[in-house]
Amino acid sequence: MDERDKLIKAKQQWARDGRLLTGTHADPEQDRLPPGQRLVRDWPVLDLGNQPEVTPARFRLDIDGAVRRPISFNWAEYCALPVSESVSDMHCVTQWSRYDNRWKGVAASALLAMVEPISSAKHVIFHSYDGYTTNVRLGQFDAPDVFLVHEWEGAPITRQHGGPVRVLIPRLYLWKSAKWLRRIEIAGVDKPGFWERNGYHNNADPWMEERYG
Ligand SMILES: Nc1nc2c(c(=O)[nH]1)N[C@H]1C(S)=C(S)[C@@H](COP(=O)(O)O)O[C@H]1N2
Ligand SMILES: [Mo]
Repeated sequence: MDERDKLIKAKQQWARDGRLLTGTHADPEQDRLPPGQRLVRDWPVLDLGNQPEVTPARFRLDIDGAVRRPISFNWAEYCALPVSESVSDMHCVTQWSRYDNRWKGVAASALLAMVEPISSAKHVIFHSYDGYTTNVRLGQFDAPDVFLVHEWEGAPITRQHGGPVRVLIPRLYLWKSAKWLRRIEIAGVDKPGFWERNGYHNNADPWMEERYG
C-alpha cells in the first residue's frame, strides 16, 4: 500500500471513530475559533502527496457547465483579471486554525458574473491538476470572502500550498479549498469530491463541526 492509500485508510478510520469531535457547536459571529480547533502560527502543508508544477505556460483555468458564457483563461488572460485584497482565517479539519491571513486574488463573485450561471445551477465542483476534486454549493462559493488566491502575505502562493492559483473558502474546512486549480464546473446536481467520497462531510462547516459525513 502506498502513502496515499495509507492516508486515505487512516482518514476513513478517523471518520468511523469520530476522531477530534467535541460534540459542540458554535456561532461564527461570536466564537472566532471553531470547536475542537487550536491556533497555529505556521501554515502546515496537506495534500495527497503529488504537488504538480503548474508553470505559466501550462496554466489553464476553465469555468464551464451550467453557465451561459463558459470561459477559459491562459496565464496572461488570468493575470488581466481584477485583483482584490482580503484578510481571513483558515480552519483545517486536522484541527489547526490560522488567523489573519493576507491574500490577493480574484473574487469568486466577479468570475460568476462573467460566466452567468443558469437558473438550474446549484453546485460547484473544483478540479485540480493533481486529480483532486471537491464540491460546494453555489451559495458557498458566491460569497464576499471567497477568492481564487495567488498571493499570501505579500508573496506568490508556493507550489506546496497550491500555487499559482488555489481556491480559498474561509468559512469551510480547508479541504474545500482546492489547490492547483484547473477547472471550475458549475452544475445542476451535486458531485461529491475526493474526500467527500472518502468519509468527510459534504457541507464542512467548522462551527457545526461537520468533519465527517
Ligand atoms: N488539489 C488539491 N487540493 C487540496 C488537497 C489536495 O490533495 N489536492 N488537499 C486538501 C486538504 S485535505 C487540505 S487540509 C488543504 C491543505 O492546504 P495547505 O496544504 O495549503 O495547508 O488543501 C486541500 N486542497
Ligand atoms: Mo485536509
